[in-house]
Amino acid sequence: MRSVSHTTQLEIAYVCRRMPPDVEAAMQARFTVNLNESDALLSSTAIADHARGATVLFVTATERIDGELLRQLSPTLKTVATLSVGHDHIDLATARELGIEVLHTPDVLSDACAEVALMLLLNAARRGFEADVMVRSAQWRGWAPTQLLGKGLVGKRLGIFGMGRIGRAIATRARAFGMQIHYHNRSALTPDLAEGATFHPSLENLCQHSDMLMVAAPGSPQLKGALDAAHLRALPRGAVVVNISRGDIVNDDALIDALKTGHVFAAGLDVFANEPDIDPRYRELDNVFLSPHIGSATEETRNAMGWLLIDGLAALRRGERPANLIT
Ligand code: 8YV
Repeated sequence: MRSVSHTTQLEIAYVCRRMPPDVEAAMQARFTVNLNESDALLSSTAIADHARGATVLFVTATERIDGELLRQLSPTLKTVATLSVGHDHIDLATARELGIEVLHTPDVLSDACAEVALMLLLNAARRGFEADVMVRSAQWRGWAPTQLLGKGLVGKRLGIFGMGRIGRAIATRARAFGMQIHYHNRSALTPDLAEGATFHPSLENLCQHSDMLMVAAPGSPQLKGALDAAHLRALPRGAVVVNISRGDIVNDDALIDALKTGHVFAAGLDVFANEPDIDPRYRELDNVFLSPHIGSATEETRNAMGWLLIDGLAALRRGERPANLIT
């Protein structure tokens, strides 16, 4: 009998950014991978060019996956897989219309993002930037009773704007620091999820009751500029503000004014409008603690995010509906 050899045709995947080594290896084993070797940020036009013919497009929150790009790739594209929980960079309505599936990475990054949230909160409240500079620059003349006095967390009210998976992981940690949890969501959580946190029906209401405010709501066009001058004024004088969500939720002019007048004592920011070209005025302020969008940046988490996408794709190809499918 003649033996027939079958060669399996692997799907073509275009990978827009460099991934952790294990994730790249797993992708190479499952797809014919075209990789953006240089890791440079790609415009939609460049992606359209490089990804022509691909059935899978691996992206991150740094790529803008607009309707035009999806249309250009739609003759072959079946799935967009984003290494992020946020999906405000993808035109979901067009993806839906074209029958393109979109996968994202919820849950696996909640703990890592919550850790950075607490890192920012502590550094803002306890003046981490100024403390580091003082020691590093050899300006420290020794201990003093009035040196670098900050704000303690114990007994303070932490207002969490966006009490989803990440917001709740932040609440768990903040409770361990002795904070009382308040939150604003579109609707109140069930008691098992709220764990005693106080619901506020509006952001303004939340601000009025927050000694420290944590922005953890998912980015979306509707929330652009949501934390504006009026909301910041509603915070008690000397409040601390942290943002680990998306930069454009905060009105930069309003926050910078409030930081300059001292109405807001300090801020901790991991995300910015127009990254990486942030509002340069933040660099001049000693009372902001800045980090470059590192919420999910641990080896374990980035690997888990990669695997969630790879496993999700395998499930889709088996005809299943994985939990991390958005459209
Ligand atoms: C961030 C993110 O690191 O997955 C996303 O959408 O942006 C996270 O990985 C975090 O939200 C910023 O602190």
